[in-house]
Amino acid sequence: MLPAEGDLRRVIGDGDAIPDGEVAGLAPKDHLALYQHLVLLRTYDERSVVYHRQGRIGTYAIFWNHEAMQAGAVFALEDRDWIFPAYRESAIGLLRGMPVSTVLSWWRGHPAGWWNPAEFNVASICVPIATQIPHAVGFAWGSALKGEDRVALTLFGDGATSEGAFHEGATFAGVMKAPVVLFCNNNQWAISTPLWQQTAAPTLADKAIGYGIPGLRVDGCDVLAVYEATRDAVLRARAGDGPTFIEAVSYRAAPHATADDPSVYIDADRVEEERENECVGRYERYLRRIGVLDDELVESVKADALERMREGIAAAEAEPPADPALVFEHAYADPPPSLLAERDELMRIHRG
Ligand SMILES: Cc1ncc(C[n+]2csc(CCOP(=O)(O)OP(=O)(O)O)c2C)c(N)n1
Ligand SMILES: [Mg+2]
Repeated sequence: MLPAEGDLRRVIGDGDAIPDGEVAGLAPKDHLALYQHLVLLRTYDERSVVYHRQGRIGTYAIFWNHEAMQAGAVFALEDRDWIFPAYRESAIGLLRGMPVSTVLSWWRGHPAGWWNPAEFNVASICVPIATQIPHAVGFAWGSALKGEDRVALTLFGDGATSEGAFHEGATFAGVMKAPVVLFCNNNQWAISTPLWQQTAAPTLADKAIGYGIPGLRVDGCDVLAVYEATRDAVLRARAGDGPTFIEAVSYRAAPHATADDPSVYIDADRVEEERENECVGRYERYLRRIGVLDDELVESVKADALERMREGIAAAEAEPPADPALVFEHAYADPPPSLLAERDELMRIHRG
């Protein structure tokens, strides 16, 4: 562990004045696997923005420079542990073997994008802010009651910590000592609302104190610091010591989503700074310094990820068109007449 800015945990140095730290227990093959995960997520994200511009997927929530938080946290889990993501972590299932086409289909609004959570131990993506937190806590508590050895990881944003669902989830987690990791990706923006307008708390980790939960802060662009912090939290949870709140600090370096124009509110210089020090390149340079990566390996990892994306979009586009009537199903056992009328109207238009 290195001394870092304030109380932020950091492992990766800058190859210059700040020396590299090291995480015990990671072999070269683990480092390479973690790098592959980062590159897969980065490639997914960058291609998705292109696919959006080409009209091949719908509005898309960009996670450029969030990859270290997602891959680092998931790397600390066992496959039997569950992940409860938000829209920002839409592609996190890829790290559990979910097909690329499934995630792309989700963004295409196609039912092939619905997966069985029990197949990958990845819950459905929650778009209503913070709603995945009580799901994760309830799941973790239930698992513990059943005597299972499973931890739940839930990821959410800085803005989510202002929601009632966060309060309810964190309260329950603390009281029930649920084996859950509350992972907050603090990218310092909730669409156009900056962190300082979001909360008067000095840090988000401070909020954990009120729930009787340990809170810690890591550099969210340092994949090794994220991994190590999450591994500690997972060990605590497995030992029956309950939840941990992790605040991973970054800065949103891309628009909130493809429908957003941040130029009207964001600090362009700060974004530029973040983009230069983005998390995948930071880890890549670290791995070169410790002799795990070279040009050839970098090229082949990137080419593999790109190939998976090409296959994924082809498979998603090869799906037969969905039945629009599905929009009206699975909510009511006995749909109200007004809804049935709307469905019939939609189908009349659809059939032309
Ligand atoms: C309950 C609810 N209220 C409002 C919204 C609209 N909304 C979508 S994203 C967002 C900002 C969330 O910010 P944060 O929690 O920091 O996550 P980030 O998008 O930065 O990952 C809001 C308010 C929503 N999806 N759900
Ligand atoms: Mg945010």
